Amino acid sequence: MDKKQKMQQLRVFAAEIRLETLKVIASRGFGHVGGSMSMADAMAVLYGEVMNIDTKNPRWEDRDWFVLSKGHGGPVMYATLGLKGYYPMESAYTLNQPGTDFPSHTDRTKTVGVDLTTGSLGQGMSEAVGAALGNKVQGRNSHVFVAVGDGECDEGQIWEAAQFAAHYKLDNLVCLVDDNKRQLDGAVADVMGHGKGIGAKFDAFGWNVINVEDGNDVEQIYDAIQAAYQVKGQPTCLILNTTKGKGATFAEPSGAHSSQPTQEQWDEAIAASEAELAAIRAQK
Ligand SMILES: Cc1ncc(C[n+]2csc(CCOP(=O)(O)OP(=O)(O)O)c2C)c(N)n1
Repeated sequence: MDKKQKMQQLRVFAAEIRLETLKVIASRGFGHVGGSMSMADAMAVLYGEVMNIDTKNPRWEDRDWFVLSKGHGGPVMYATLGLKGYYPMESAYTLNQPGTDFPSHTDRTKTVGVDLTTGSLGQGMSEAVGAALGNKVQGRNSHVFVAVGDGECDEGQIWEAAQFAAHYKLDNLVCLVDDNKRQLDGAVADVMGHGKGIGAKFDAFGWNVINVEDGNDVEQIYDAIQAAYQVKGQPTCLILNTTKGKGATFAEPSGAHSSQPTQEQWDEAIAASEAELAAIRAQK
């Protein structure tokens, strides 16, 4: 398969992830739509093409790892893993119900395919750094990918972990910053800004930094990860310029953090997402 075909497959996968993410959250009626939808394209690239995984053996020791440090984006992960066949997709339509294996925030003890438990912002980054160091010490050739939010980058723990990762030359670690410009209470720049920018900070901490102009474009994300693989002796940070709520009719215009739309709004959003998937499938 040539690259053009691969990218088309990834665009379809991203649209499937968006649709399923909406369905997963709709099963509960409310949830973190914004920060789930902004991540769909990155998830498609990671799980559709880049990551070396075995869905039949989720804890295979030589696998690539993925840590959703912004654990409130759980639904996009459940959509992705369900579509990959880790479990029947329908089982995730129990999101955040009593007794579910699909809690609001990702939990490795509950959901098949989740590598590490997250939800308290900042902690997933440290966990990912630990996993990357562990894999290196054990001589594995695998990579650890960690997704953090731009609001999450307000946590001091992110920067302790970043410093550690650069010091130990963790070139098997790739951090994806979902730079959707908004956090829970509003614009990141208003709540707690990042001075010269998150990329400039990672650079100052000794990381290789790649700015992905359109972080909702699968090809740009894919190319950035290939470039990251070429860099030795440094961890890489991808700044994904994304849109919060991307593809959700009721959330994208406002960039809302969490949403509780009416049934009518859910129906409209799911229909629009189905139409988008059909349109992308029709592209050659
Ligand atoms: C330590 C900690 N403090 C506060 C929260 C509550 N919280 C959940 S999501 C969120 C905003 C995160 O913003 P961002 O990282 O930009 O997420 P995104 O926009 O990608 O959803 C906050 C403050 C938390 N989960 N953990």
